[in-house]
Amino acid sequence: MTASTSSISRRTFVSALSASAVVGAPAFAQSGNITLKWANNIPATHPSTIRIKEAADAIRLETGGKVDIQIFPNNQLGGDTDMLSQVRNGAIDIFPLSGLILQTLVPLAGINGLAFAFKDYATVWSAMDGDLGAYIRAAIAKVNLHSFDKILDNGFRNITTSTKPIVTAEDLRGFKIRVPVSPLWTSMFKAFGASPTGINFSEVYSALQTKVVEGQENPLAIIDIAKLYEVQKFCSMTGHMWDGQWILANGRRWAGLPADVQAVINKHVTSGVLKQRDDIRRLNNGLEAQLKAKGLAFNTPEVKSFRDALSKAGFYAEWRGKFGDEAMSKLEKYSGKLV
Ligand code: X2X
Repeated sequence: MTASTSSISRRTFVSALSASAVVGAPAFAQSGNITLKWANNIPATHPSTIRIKEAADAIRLETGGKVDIQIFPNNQLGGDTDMLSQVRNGAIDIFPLSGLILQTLVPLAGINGLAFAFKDYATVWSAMDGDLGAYIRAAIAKVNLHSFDKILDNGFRNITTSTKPIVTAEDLRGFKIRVPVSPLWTSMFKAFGASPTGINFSEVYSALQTKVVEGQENPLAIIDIAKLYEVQKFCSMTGHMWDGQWILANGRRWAGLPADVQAVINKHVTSGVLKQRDDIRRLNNGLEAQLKAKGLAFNTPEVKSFRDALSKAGFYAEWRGKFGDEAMSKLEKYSGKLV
């Protein structure tokens, strides 16, 4: 062993010590207790809640109990529209929300929902963790919401109905469908000739049960975990769009947190999101068989009639005009030309 080797290892040891002083328990002794309210629209048994609960536990542990993130799942604090107001006014600190619903406030945030934009998950993650996601997050920051780096997966969405299978776009003509409260969602189903109603997720099960609407669309994980199969008979694997939830924090609240607290929250939330993405991908790949056993009848339609119907109705042209060329070029770098 040479002297230089041992001095390198001593230096490494010293810098490891000071790194732990930055993110480890001792530094948190300086701050008082911090309690943050995290609310979502997703059942407690869904990976979006489970993985964030784990992250909150890890944060509590690493901060010696100083940072306590309390989770309120399943619309306990209100429906999406209401929770969006609450995260803006500070009644809720952190709230994951579909970019398409956030679109009511940040028009650009709906862009990843343009129908059939993403052919697979590899493309989704390179876009959303890459230039497109960064561009959307910059727009979100302008309305005083902080969005965490990584978006939660919700999944590719499929259409369920209580009345008939959807085989071609023609089957959507006049069809009464629930969509989330979002301009892009409403416009898409209008372009199919359907009759969409914007309803918060908190009301979806009962809207289907009482037949206010005949159907809805969601990824398989949601259809299963929210038990929508109890009130639906058919599932058409349209995969018509990919949807995820941006994790939004009240801008003032986030900016007011000490840097070491932000760093420890970021670290555990990011690792929770990566696990959540893995869970959802596996669920959405494996759930078809389980949902069949629970009574849902599946069909896998040809995508072509749906894409053609949207093109013909001018859906892509309309949204190209609304999002603008710069935003569309960020998306089309990943999706290819959408016409
Ligand atoms: O409201 C929905 O359908 C849901 C649960 O998928 C979203 O959060 C967009």
